[in-house]
Amino acid sequence: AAGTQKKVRLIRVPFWLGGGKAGTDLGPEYIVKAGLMRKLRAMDIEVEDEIEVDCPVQPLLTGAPARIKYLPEVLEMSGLVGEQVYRAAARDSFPLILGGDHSVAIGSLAGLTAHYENLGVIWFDAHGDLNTEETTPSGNMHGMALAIAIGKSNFKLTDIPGAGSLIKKENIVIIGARELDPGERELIRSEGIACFSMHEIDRLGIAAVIEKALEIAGNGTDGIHVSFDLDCLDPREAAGVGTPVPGGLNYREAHFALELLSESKRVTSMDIVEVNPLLDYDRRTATLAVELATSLLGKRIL
Ligand code: 4U7
Ligand code: MN
Ligand code: MN
Ligand code: MN
Repeated sequence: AAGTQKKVRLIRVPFWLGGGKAGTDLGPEYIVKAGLMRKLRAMDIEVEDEIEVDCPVQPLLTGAPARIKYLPEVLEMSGLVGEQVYRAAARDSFPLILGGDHSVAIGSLAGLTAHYENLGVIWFDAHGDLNTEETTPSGNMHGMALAIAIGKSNFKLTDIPGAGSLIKKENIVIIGARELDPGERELIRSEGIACFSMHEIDRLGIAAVIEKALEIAGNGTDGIHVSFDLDCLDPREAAGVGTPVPGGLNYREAHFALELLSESKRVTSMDIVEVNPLLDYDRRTATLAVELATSLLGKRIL
């Protein structure tokens, strides 16, 4: 059930191997310490026992490094996250997944597709996360999460034990993009994936973009997942992310977007990912993440 959330289940995923930069494993604790529980409870939301997923850690180096980094670890983490997310969704609790790098969304989507027949996905990000094994410049799986979700890579969402179906490309929307690799741009064009880059946001305004996003992600779907990469914001607002890109959403645009999504009463789950305390020079990114979560979960100014 979507709508004004009364019950939230917090799923902490201290994982960094999908991003290749240590620090995002400390994200969940950092966000919780910034007062997430207190703020949600002040909104009359029941926060169910928070769950920490027992993530694989960096393995001892054996042999030559693989081109796609830490695939076995991402697979293991995704299965564990999927189980918890499925369990929360099945008992009508709103799954709020705290990453971790953006590969944790592979786990969220694995669990959600087991519960929802047809899931829409709204992906806030400076990046496309649409690289495949062939196009990835880095080998980091957080840059492949959406391609995995729609089945465009060799490794697919449905390879995760317990996952339901792939996400339909017709029901995904990227918002805030401003750094796409050539292969990602090609995939967006050839597959006709909805991508509202910063250019479209400047042109249309964030309100119109959210309206269109809801049409796309809500068309024939029984749930909408919001995957929120903090790097969609301008680095001046959110310094503590692994791959900052200038020219992102400002503070009010980000909040307004999530407030509008909340008002729609269609959103059924959320990831908050890529918060890296070790890079958070001005110590504002965790507080921002907490505030953004409350906006999506129904906090109103008036
Ligand atoms: B994030 C990148 F090459 N595209 O694939 C890649 F620019 O989850 C970055 O959005 C991916 O933060 C960023 O490695 C992944 C790179
Ligand atoms: Mn349900
Ligand atoms: Mn991302
Ligand atoms: Mn990103």
